[in-house]
Amino acid sequence: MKVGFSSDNHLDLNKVDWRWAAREQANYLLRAGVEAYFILGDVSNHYERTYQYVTYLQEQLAAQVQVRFILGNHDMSSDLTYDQIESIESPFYLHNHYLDIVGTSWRVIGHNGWYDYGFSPMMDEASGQRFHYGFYYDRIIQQSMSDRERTDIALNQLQAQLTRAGQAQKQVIVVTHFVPIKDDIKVSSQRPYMQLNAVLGSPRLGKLLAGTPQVHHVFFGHHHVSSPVRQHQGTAFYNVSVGLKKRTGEWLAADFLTSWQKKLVILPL
Ligand SMILES: [Mn+2]
Repeated sequence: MKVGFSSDNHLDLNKVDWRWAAREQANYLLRAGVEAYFILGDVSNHYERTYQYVTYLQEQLAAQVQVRFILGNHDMSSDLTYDQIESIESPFYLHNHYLDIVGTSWRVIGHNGWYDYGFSPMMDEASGQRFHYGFYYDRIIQQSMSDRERTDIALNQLQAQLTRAGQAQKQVIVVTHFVPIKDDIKVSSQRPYMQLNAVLGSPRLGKLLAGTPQVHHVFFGHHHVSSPVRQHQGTAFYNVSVGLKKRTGEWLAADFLTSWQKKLVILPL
């Protein structure tokens, strides 16, 4: 059994036709023998387009590959409120849900995640909020709580999922959009780095996942960097973001499909 993971395809920003991308990716996944494919957010800047792409990809793959997705801040930003993000009803949406891999003891738990400015420890809460709501791409998303409170909710939801997985004696893979570990973040007190680091994710998430023995693999995106697999307390962390063509060094090849293939991780279970 093989499962695949990818994030941050940004099909619209990369000017890639989404139907073409889905057909090419479907062919590749079928040839590679992947039986479940996980999309970790930032497919596009519009939820409806992201959902169209996911359902079209699943159509191409028919019953041979199960497709699941979670949302990144780009997918969320034009169309959805926090409450809507939490309550999307779709068999493909893995946020705060899980997929048990048939014939194995593996469970894949999905959670969009969020950020709490924890990767910029020198920045105070008020400055973080000013940056998020004043300038950051996802400032438009309506939420009734602070970013720290939103992250608290995310961690509580994940803790509950991990407890259930433990009770069911599952080995766990977690997929999330935002960054859980600081290994590839250059901590800085200079703007704009300090501000951008603040909205990358939460070190509290990494601590929770690394400290939970049944979690063996964690996949994430959001931070468009290429880095080796990072090990923490026996848990492997993978950044599978494809990133943006227009920014130097993000794509690993001249074309989208090769860049996607190079960042795609296929895990044999
Ligand atoms: Mn992204």
